[in-house]
Amino acid sequence: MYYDLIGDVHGHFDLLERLVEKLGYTRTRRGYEHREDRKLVFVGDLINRGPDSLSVLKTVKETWEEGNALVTLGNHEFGTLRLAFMNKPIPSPDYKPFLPWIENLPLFLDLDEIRVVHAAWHLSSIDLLTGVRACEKSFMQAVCRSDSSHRKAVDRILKGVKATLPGIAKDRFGIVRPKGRLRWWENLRGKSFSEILFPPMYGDSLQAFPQGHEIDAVEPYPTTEKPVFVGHYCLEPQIPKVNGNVTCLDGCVTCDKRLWGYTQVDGEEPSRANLLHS
Ligand SMILES: [Mn+2]
Repeated sequence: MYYDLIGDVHGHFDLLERLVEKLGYTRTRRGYEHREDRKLVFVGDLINRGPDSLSVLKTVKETWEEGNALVTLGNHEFGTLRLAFMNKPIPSPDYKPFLPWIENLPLFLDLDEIRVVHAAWHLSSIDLLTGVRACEKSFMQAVCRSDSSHRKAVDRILKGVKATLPGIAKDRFGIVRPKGRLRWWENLRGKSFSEILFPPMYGDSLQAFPQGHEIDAVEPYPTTEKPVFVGHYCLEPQIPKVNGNVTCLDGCVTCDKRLWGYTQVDGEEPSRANLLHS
């Protein structure tokens, strides 16, 4: 079994159609199918932002039901589940019929040769969340408390490991952000803020070096472990997507109008040659 991984779709159904076609899948009466023994793997964030989240949900769910796709939760799906659990309005009423499916999706995938999680394979958080599902009431109750260990773990794996920035720093859109997301797979000791953020941010303040406690939450991912695929980081086109055994498939589909994918080839180290886009 081989996998074709798809980055954050965010409701861009037209780009999804184009990308899966490039990957050799055809549209059937129920979702997509490959004539060889291949499956699609979605890294999460199917919904919100783009024009047609409903078609994305419908088609991905059908593909999943036919056994031709795996899907892991993104922060947008999980946030929607949390709102629904608290009886608060969800981003679109279209999502409601899909909630029973979404809440049974895994928080991460540990497959034979690869691992998939929306933002970070943070080892202790993955340990804590192993065997846990969003359909469990006690888990969702814990996650609704902002100081709970389950909430912290979910935030880390679905939103990344973050640090407070030392001064004014802007993201790729020129927006000043108080926090930055860390290169969670690396050992960050002895590096300045400008070297440890993913995606990079901009500002003179980032020449500063973080205090130990600011990067304590990072648990470097061993280079000998299985390759991990993530989405989430809205990378500018020139930022490398393959970093050792960690590959990010999120190139910010809404602003760059490009959906990224990765086609798995047997026994190969992760390589940028295997990346493609819509
Ligand atoms: Mn995300």
